[in-house]
Amino acid sequence: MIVIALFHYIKNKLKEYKMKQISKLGILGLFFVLISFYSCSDDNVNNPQGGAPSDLTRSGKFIAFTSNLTGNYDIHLAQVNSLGQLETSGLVFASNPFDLTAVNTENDKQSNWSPNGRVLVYSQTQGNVQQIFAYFFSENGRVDSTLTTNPRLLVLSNGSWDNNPSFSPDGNYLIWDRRTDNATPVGVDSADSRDIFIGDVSGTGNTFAVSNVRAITTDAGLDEYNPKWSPRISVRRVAYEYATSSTSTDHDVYIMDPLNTSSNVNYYNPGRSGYPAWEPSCTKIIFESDQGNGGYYKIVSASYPTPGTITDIVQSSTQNNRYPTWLPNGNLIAFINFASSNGSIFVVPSTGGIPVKLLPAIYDGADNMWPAW
Ligand SMILES: [Ca+2]
Ligand SMILES: [Ca+2]
Ligand SMILES: [Ca+2]
Ligand SMILES: [Ca+2]
Repeated sequence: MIVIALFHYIKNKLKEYKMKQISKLGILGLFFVLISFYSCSDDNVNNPQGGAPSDLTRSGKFIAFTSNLTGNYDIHLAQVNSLGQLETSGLVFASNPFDLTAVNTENDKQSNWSPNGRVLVYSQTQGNVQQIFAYFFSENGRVDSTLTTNPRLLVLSNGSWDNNPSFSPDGNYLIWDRRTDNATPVGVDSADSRDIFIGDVSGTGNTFAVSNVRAITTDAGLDEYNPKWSPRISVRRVAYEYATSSTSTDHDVYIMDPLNTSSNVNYYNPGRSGYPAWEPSCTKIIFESDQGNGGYYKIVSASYPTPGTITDIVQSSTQNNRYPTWLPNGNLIAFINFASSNGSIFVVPSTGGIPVKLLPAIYDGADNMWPAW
C-alpha cells in the first residue's frame, strides 16, 4: 500500500510539475517531502485507505507466530517485506524466521505486539501454570540487551492459565484470558472456563509493568476468551470469543467496550465463529467461521459495527483455515491453513485471492500457529 500510495503521489506531483514548471528548489523540497512521507508511513502512521489518519502506529515488519519446530512450542519471528513475503536482505536476526524463545524447553505461545512494536507479549508454560511474559525490543528491531531481564514475567497468574495477551492501541492496557480452576477435576485444565482480564500498563524497559489486574467478565460457567482490541483508539471495543461453557461445541464473536462492559453485544453467532481480527480502520472484522461450510472453518470478512452479509476471504470445503491476523498498516491477512493436523501460515490480500505460503520448507513438518502481525 505504501508503494502504491507513493506511486500515485509521485504521479500527481509530476503532473503538477508539468503544469506549474516548478523550480529545481521545488523538486528538492518534493524529495524531502517524499522522504518524510515514506518514513512516516513506515514507522508511525497507519493510513492505508487515505482520508483521516488512523491512530495506529505499528510498522508490520515482523509476523510473530508459535511453532513446535524444535519439539516444544516457541515464539518465532518472520521478518517480512511490504508484500508479506520473507525478507531476504537487511535481516535483523541471524535467521529468518528466528526462534526467539529457543532457550525455554517448555511451551511459549500466542504472541502479540505492542502498538509501537517494542514489546511482544506471549504466554509461557511452567508446569501447569501459564503466565504472560514480554520480550522488549530496541528501535532497530533487535532484542534490547540493555535491560536487566529480557524476557520478563509481566503478570503473576497465581496458578491459572493466562493466554492470548494483547494490547490496547494506545498501549495503556493489556488484555488477555485467564482459565482458573472452576470445575472438576481439581486443577486447571480445559474443562475449566475462562474470563477476560485487563491490567494497566505503565513504564518502559526495566520499569514496564502491568498493574491493577482485574476481571471484566466474571461468570464462572461461561467461557470468554481471545480478546482483540480495536486498533483505532477512538473505537474502544474488544472483539472476543464466547461459548456457553468450556466444553460447548459452539462459539460466537462478541464485542464490548472493555472499560464499560454493559456495552456487550453478540456480533456474529451463526455456526462456530471466533478468533476475530480488526481491519486497521475498524470498518471490518475478519474471523474464522464454519457457517454453511460443512464443518470446516473458513476466513470471512464482515462490516463493523453491523456485520451484515459476510464475505468469504479464504474458503475450502476440505481443509480448515483459521486464526487470521491483519497487517496493521496495509491490506494483507495472514492465517493458518490445516492441510494436515499441523498448521501452516499463508498470506492473502484482505479482499481475497490466492494465498501464498509464508514459511520455508524446514517448517513443513511443524505445527505453526497464531500469526500476529
Ligand atoms: Ca519453548
Ligand atoms: Ca478444574
Ligand atoms: Ca467466564
Ligand atoms: Ca454460534
